[in-house]
Amino acid sequence: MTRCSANTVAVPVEREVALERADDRIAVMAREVAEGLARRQKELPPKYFYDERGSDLFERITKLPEYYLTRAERALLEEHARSIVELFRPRTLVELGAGSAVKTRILLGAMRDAGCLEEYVPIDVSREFLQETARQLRREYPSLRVVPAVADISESLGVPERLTRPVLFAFLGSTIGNFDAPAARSLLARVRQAMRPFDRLLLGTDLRKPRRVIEAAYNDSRGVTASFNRNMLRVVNRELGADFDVAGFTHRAFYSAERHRIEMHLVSSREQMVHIPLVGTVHLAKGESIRTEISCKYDRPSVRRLLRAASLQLERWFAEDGRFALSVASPRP
Ligand code: SAH
Ligand code: AVI
Repeated sequence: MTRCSANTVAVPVEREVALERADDRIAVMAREVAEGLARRQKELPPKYFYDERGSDLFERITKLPEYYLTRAERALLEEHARSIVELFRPRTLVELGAGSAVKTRILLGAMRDAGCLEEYVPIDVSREFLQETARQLRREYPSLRVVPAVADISESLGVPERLTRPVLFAFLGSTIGNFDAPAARSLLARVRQAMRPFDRLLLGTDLRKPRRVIEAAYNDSRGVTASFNRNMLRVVNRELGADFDVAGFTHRAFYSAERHRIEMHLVSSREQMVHIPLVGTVHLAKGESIRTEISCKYDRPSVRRLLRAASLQLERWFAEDGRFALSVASPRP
């Protein structure tokens, strides 16, 4: 079936629906970019790092010598996945911000070994990357039901209504740290809402530590993090037809010990005007920055408080080397 659009070109309905969705996505992006760039401290949402190139760059970051987070979390998963699974024998794994799901294989392996693995629901905002992850996992685990969900988890989790319980909700990589306190609370409250009494949340958080260690992780010597940071401007140029001069911005990342967080910025190396159709013209002074990401660092009391604020109870805490923590949380009535 076809329908005629305003300019009388016949468009198949399915294609039209897809186009409308694409239009919605662009409209949402334009609104978020406009709001962020209107602030005194200009900002862009970190979810816009992750087109295919950005997701690949993130994968390269995880292998950098300075970026300890992924290796530290992997070591904890290797040590504890089996006992976490034995706690409640989950049949479904729902993963927020799954990315390439490299570490997820450790959990899936533990669930398979325990004989309880049935379903995997990876959720991510990066559609193509998610589809590729799902394809690979179907090949690796032929009897596993893989049900990917494209969603912006800051808005809604996008999980299917009916899940095979119990469910292990996993939010790894310290991605929770990329949300400020109110956003992190509402996100975990959404997870809590999706949970039933026997489900559990596995949360990965980066821990507070000396500034030099954290700053090195976000200022790597090979400049991969700088390319990842600048990639956001390429995404905005492509999606919104903007004309950011990507080379006209330098990467800056610094730790605020008072706020327990890294901030990543793109600093304009000269005065410039950027034209963004649907948004307008944005002026940047020389040295003015756009904040592209925060990455909050936690300790045990702050994780406990964050969970409690979302009606979750810290049940297990794994953090042997003091760099990174895995928390298991249960729903509070
Ligand atoms: N979990 C993986 C990947 C972390 S990178 C790991 O631990 O290595 C962060 C991931 O979260 C990316 O895949 C990105 O696309 C996704 N992401 C970031 N913001 C998101 C949002 N608002 N909604 C859904 N996914 C998001
Ligand atoms: C995905 N997220 C937890 C990463 C972090 O460390 O905050 C993203 C990242 N930013 C710079 N390097 C990696």
